[in-house]
Amino acid sequence: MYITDDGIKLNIKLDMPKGNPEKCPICVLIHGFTGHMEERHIVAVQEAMNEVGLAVLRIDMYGHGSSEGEFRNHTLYKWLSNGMAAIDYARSLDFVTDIYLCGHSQGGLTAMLLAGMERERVKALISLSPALVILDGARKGELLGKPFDPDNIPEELMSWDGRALSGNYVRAAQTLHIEDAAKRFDKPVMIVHGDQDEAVPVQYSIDAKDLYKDCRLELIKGDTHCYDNDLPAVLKVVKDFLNNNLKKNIG
Ligand code: FER
Repeated sequence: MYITDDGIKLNIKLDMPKGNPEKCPICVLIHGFTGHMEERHIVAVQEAMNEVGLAVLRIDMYGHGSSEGEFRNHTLYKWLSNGMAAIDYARSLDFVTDIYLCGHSQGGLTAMLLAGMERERVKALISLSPALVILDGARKGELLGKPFDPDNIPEELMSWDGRALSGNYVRAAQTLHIEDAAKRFDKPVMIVHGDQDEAVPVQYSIDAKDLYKDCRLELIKGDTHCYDNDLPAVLKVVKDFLNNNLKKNIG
């Protein structure tokens, strides 16, 4: 299935909860940098959400997975635009009650920024290992483990997998501020982060908690960026957070 965002085809997949209820909430779920919707940790989160009664809309973002767009040309602006298109699509579905947002790493960062933009449409936010280091690194001049001059942005950066990334990625990231986005979103938030994350230091999430009015922080002991060691612990807190929120709706 595809949606389009300004003519760019984006691959989406909708998974309904058990029992195919007539009405239910939906969560838009966003993968990370170089990732896609079929990654083990993304599918596991989708299945956990289905288990507690949410439909899940997974999306391959611009330049990733089976979506159109060149990896080289992706920026957080494009991902934010994709996220708005996904939320518009979710709103158009007859069965949808509330909309939740969740993302991993660069997708988690996108979800945080998007929640600030879509604050009246989004019920709650789950950010998994959010890559807040991208905004900080773009301004300080260190991304993908390599230094550069932030006042003289290079033509391109080299990604971990050897693919080039346009300097426009840095230009976009330099202008985005998590503090603004967090201030604009006063609904429930949960940040989940492995305390042995090798790609995004856990301290970013510890600091981000205090930017939100209502934020639960779950540090997963001994776990990595993609939860290689204790994915069940992540799924447990995700289900618990959603169950608490769903209960609040009834009570
Ligand atoms: C970086 C650190 C982390 C970076 C990107 C990430 C572009 C994103 C990781 C992910 O989404 O999994 O320096 O630079």
